[in-house]
Amino acid sequence: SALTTILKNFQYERVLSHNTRTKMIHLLGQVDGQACILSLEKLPYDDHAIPTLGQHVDTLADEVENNIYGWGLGHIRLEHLDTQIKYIYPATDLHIRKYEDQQRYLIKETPTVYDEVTRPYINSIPATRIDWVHNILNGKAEVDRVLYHDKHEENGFVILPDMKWDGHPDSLYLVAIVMNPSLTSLRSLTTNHIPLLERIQSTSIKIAQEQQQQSAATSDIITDPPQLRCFIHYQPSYYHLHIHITALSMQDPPGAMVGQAHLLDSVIDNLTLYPDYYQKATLSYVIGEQHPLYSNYTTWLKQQDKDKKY
Ligand code: M7G
Repeated sequence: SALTTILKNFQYERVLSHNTRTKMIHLLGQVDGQACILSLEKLPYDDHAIPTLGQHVDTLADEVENNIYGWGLGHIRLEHLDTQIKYIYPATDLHIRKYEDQQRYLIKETPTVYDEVTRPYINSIPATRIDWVHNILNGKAEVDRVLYHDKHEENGFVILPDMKWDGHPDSLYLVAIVMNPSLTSLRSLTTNHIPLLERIQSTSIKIAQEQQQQSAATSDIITDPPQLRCFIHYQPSYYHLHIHITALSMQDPPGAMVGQAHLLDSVIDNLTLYPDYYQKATLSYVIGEQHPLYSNYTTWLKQQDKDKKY
């Protein structure tokens, strides 16, 4: 497989970021002279292995005992898969900058900043950046992973497991992608899209329940209200509208932070109250200094200051 070849030929260069809390590491290296990002994430313990975890510890070090407390470091030798491995190959400069540890800033995007900075940036992105989205919509990739597909060109959407999902029901992570290519981001949404968003919401709830029941150890029926957090990123990495669908049981889901995630329920409500809310609102977002929008924005700000002086 492609993954096997990449793991075998990966020539390590450096660590882009290492989150010791989420146990996730992004490495930069080369494969056949081209940049490759390798991401490794430790998986939670396998449900079936849990009852006998203690019996499978085969190495112990740094043991400490104190009164009724004790601890040490161990190695658990088990058959189960313990790491999720992802690659981006060949990785572009933008990918590398996305995963690299960096300073972050909060930008207040007024409609003017959107017109003068963000929109030109979106238009400058090569169309190939969202080839993976088109592959899903056209049935060229991940075909057997698709859970729902309404192919209507304007009102349709597809739901499938997100690349970030490790398959564990507690960390359920799906993504819904709209068919309509003219919807690039949150900024594209108007009152006309409420029915589409509501259908995505209700279909996601149904599909998530099916997924969680299928993989659950017990066959308990999951009851309302929904235990899902559906949100839209602003800024997203990919400018073709998609909705993140995550299980509430995930305590700290990746990408659900304030300053990036907009709760789908609130989006629908804002559109109900004000049809052009997302064309008029100032949207604040957190962005890394390596992101092109950051330098485009600071350049624009300097220009504004200069214009004011004259
Ligand atoms: P985003 O908000 O544009 O960017 O979301 P983010 O990656 O900064 O969150 C894109 C979502 O699509 C993310 O949740 C990705 O994990 C997911 N995703 C990205 N790619 C390239 C793929 C893919 O090829 N397949 C699937 N199934 N999901 C992907």
